[in-house]
Amino acid sequence: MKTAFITGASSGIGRATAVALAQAGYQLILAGRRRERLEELTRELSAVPTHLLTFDVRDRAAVDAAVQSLPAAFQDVDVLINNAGNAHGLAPIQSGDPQDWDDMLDGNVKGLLYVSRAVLPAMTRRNTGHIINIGSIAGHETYANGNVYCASKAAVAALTQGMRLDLLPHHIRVAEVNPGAVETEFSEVRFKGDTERAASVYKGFDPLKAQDVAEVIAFMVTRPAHVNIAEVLILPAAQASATTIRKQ
Ligand code: NDP
Ligand code: 8X3
Repeated sequence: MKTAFITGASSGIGRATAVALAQAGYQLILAGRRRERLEELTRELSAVPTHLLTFDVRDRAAVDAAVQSLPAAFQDVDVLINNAGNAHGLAPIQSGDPQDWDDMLDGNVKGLLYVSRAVLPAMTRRNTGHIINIGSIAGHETYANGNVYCASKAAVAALTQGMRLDLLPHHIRVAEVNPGAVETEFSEVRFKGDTERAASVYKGFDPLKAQDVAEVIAFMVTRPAHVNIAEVLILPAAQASATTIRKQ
């Protein structure tokens, strides 16, 4: 049985990806900070073996300790889904909150690096592996007030290319999935629990569901070994650019 390691499995795209990869027959390492969410997911996925890891991706020592703690049956990671991340705030650069900047750069960029660095020896040692980094349309198109979030996702795009180059000799496939608007807890986090403002982001059109993105990820990781779908942009049909959305 192949092993997939999913960060941010407690919610949204990560959670839906866990469901999709369980259906595809993977055993799962499910990571996030909210353990009770992960335990609830494990109960839902009782048909496949799961192992839970609770850590903050911004804490390098915690990331290393969590990966080191994996039981033998889960150590040979075949697929890594670097999904954990969020936006924090939506403000002009001149009035942005530096704490929000730290949260985004530490989580979306350094967290992805820490997890990858900790997991990669299991792949390079075996000369096999598949890494999917969750970027965003925001990493390819900067929008007003998105500044640091967009920069963090542009970094994910650059790191995906860098990883693909460096890991080529090790037969490790590296890819990036860039969603547009997906209705998850993303906007609730961005707007710090303001559920009304968060809901307004998805009003008047049909946003993507987490499952839509998860199905693409499952397709990518189940391609034959000679195929790497290196980059995917997935948008709601009503979205044409980061900020151009057809509303009813
Ligand atoms: P959610 O808020 O629903 O999920 C975010 C997940 O990331 C949660 O499971 C959360 O787990 C985890 N996470 C966040 N910060 C940390 C941290 N510091 N340490 C460990 N885990 C963390 O949002 P989405 O599912 O939408 O987001 C998933 C990814 O998709 C993100 O990288 C996001 O940037 C990207 N994305 C989202 C889009 C959207 O419109 N929703 C569009 C494009 C990209 P916990 O809180 O339990 O730690
Ligand atoms: C999330 C999508 O457009 O809100 O990455 O930045 S967007």
